[in-house]
Amino acid sequence: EYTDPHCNGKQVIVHLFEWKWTDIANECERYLSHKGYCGVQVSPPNEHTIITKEYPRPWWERYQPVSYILHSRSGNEAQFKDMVQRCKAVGVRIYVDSVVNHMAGMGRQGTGTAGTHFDSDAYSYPTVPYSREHFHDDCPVNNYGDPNNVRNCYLVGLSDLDQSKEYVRNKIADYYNHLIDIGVAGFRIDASKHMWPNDLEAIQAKTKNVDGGGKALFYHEVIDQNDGAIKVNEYYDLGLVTEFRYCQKIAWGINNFGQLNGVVDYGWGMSKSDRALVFVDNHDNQRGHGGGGNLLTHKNPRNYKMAVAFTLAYNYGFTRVMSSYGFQSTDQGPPHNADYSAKDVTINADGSCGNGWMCEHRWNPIGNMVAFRNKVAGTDLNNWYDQGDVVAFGRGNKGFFAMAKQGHAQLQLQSGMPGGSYCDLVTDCKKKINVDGSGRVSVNIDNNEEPIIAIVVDVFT
Ligand code: LAG
Ligand code: CA
Repeated sequence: EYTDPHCNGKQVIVHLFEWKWTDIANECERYLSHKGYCGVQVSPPNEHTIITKEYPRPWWERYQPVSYILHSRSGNEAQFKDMVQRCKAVGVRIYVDSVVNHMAGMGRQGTGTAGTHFDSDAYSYPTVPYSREHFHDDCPVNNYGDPNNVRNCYLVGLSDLDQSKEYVRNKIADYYNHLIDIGVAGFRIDASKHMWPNDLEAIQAKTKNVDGGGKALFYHEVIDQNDGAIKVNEYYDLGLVTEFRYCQKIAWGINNFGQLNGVVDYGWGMSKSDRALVFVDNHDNQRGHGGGGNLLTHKNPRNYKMAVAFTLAYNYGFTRVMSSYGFQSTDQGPPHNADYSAKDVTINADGSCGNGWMCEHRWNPIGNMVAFRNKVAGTDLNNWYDQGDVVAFGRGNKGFFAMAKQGHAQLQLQSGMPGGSYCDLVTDCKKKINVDGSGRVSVNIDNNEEPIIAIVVDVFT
């Protein structure tokens, strides 16, 4: 329960951070469906604060809810519905980033993105409605060793909802059910660490089944870096959990190839595989917010491609790919028009994105590895090879992956693959890879190409 993404066994979702609903609908049809992506995590769709109507119009205003009306910087309810339906029609599901731990920051008041009035100091959110009795008393989250403090106090001064109240549970469940009625397949729960598992359980139990049957996917944002009282395993019964230690481990592993065989360390408390939501970076830690520091991001493209390709090839967790916009300051919102509305995502002739959108999910070693992960799902890892700057491994008798840190490799490696002349997925078959009758793969990687190759069964030249 709560772990099924409802996408026909596909294995990879992408976070299209701050994209507009109209652009996501187009991207489902023109790219994601063809590449085998399971679905899209969308930025919070509900009404939120407007921190400023000028630069940097921060991205994080969307983590300060004003109401559950579906009207945000990404678009209105009609556009949201159209996106959900058009994506679903081509086999791509929508997962909503849901902010239900809190409402706006204390000291903030005014009008939200749907035109609704609020006043946080008066605990007044008349559109929901929420009032004083629905919030915890004001105290700062400042002691991560104490679950009562982490869960009942105000995270960075955000007015903290009391989910032990039946009324609050019902309002949140109503929001989820409205989204399920529209056709979404699941939820990221922001700041789950700051809510009690019992309360979340009660809320999730109130949710309807998604179309096709079964409970929605729930994945809980629990930043557990062995630095506090709250552990990811408290949330295993509620769905998947974000595994932030993987971000640190993969960055370390790519920087030191000899460390990659320890990328998943259960001794370190990392989540069990069938509960882990795995990613190289997310919208927070790529800019030094929640859980940031010493990570790989699109700003280091060569290493980043190796990190994401490896993650998609490896047999750990359910994977999420990050798709960003370029930024200089950590607060800066998405690429914007003169009125600070988000810019359209444009697509260049070579398949990359314009208007300041990075579209890492379209980079060949990332977008083309989605098919690899889908194909090898359920197989074990075998034939691990790890010498100097080359790392390679197979997945059952269905796939083989290799990468060379210095961009050069010429060797024969054992695999479990049937013999044949295979297409290299990373180069869209511009490169051919031979496997002999005893499963030995000819690995040839050159300095002027991507330092990664990948083959799967049935995709021959
Ligand atoms: C999270 N995890 O539990 C995210 O990792 C985190 O990034 C979110 O904060 C947080 N939940 C709340 O949803 C983000 C920004 C914060 C921002 C907050 C609210 O990282 O920087 O805080 O969203 O918009 C901002 C200001 C703070 C201020 C607060 C309240 O940066 O200085 O205290 O608003 O007014
Ligand atoms: Ca809380």
